[in-house]
Amino acid sequence: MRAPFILFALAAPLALNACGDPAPSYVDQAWVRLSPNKDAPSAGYFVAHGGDAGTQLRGVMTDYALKVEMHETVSKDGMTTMQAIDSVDIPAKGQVAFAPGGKHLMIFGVNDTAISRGKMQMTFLMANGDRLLVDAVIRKPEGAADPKPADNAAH
Ligand SMILES: [Cu+2]
Repeated sequence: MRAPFILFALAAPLALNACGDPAPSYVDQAWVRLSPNKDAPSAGYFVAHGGDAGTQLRGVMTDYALKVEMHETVSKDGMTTMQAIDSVDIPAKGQVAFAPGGKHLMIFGVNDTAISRGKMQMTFLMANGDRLLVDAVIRKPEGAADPKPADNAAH
């Protein structure tokens, strides 16, 4: 995962010099933690980068699930709960991570074809009009990728 990201980071300033366009917003490191229970939603994570101008993430869509919602994990009266969020500011030259224990996607009804492929394409809708197509890697629950199973309850 790391090598392509470094290559991209090195290539970006060169592209900027060549054409003079501002660096665009983009999304990377997208993955889905598949729910062990088919009736329960899965969780999705990624990192959104604001580019030179900054923008706002307005929603996420996919053809490979019934529904995708953006959620935020919050502590209220000593209890951890989560609430839906409509949009997220992605600052210029900054990044916002959707990660376990914080902001996350709640993905309902992940398609069996996507599960067998091990990835699903998602479309990130940005306030600046960009539609960012990103392949998210699907990690199955039995894959021991997650060292903190306690996070599962709160996504
Ligand atoms: Cu949630």
